[in-house]
Amino acid sequence: MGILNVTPDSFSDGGQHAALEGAIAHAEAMMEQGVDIIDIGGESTRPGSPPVPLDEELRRVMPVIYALRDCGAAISVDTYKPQVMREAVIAGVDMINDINAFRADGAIEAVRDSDCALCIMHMRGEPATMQQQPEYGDVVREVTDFLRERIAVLTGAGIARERLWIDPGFGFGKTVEHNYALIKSTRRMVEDLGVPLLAGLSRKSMIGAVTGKPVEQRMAGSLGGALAAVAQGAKIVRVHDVAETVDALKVWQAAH
Ligand code: 9MG
Repeated sequence: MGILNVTPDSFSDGGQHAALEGAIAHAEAMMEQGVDIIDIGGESTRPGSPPVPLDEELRRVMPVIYALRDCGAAISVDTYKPQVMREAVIAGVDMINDINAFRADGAIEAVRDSDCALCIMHMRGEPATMQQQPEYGDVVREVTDFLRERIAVLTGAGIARERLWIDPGFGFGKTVEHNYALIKSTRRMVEDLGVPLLAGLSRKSMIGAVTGKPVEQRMAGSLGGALAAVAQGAKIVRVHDVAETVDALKVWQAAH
């Protein structure tokens, strides 16, 4: 899964049209590099990021979704807003990636009658404040219990289990230690919950904490993280560096 951020600073400071063109060019480059899924997001979820108003998020992501929906790659939309989910479903997207695990009022109703895949991510708190001293008794058990409960709520609402993906939410209200405890337990989580797992650790602070590298120098560390996640049973890795990750996975699979 390649990351396509459609935020004002992502591709241009030259207005909406240039931003759309930049996003499409980036998506095309990722397709040439072998991406399977493009994850389109209009709001930064980095720690400390403020929320984006609904109409602004729609204005950012919908033109990109319509431009890319027949591009050949599957399209995912990274949103926690039910109205964005509804519009994305109407546009025919393949996955809704919700960092808030479909907990917003109306989120389940927005996706229930579609057939797109749904990624349920664990997050403690909200992006603006989530990294202020996150605490757990047993992080693996608490994240697993949360995901189990969300699976039960979604399937209880009539959503087929086959549509669901789980995600431990690396960096979302977790310390470096919490993140590594979770990645080491990924296989157990998949076996316990019986739902395939998506892992996103590309360029995150858990990579910087181990390598000592700033964000712009975290590609090699992120490749290590992606391979570790796949070795632990992850079926989708959400990444910035598609070409390098595809190569690393090809070699890993050939040697496996
Ligand atoms: C939007 N976003 C940022 N990081 C993410 C992660 O780790 N997983 C998922 N599903 N989405 C993410």
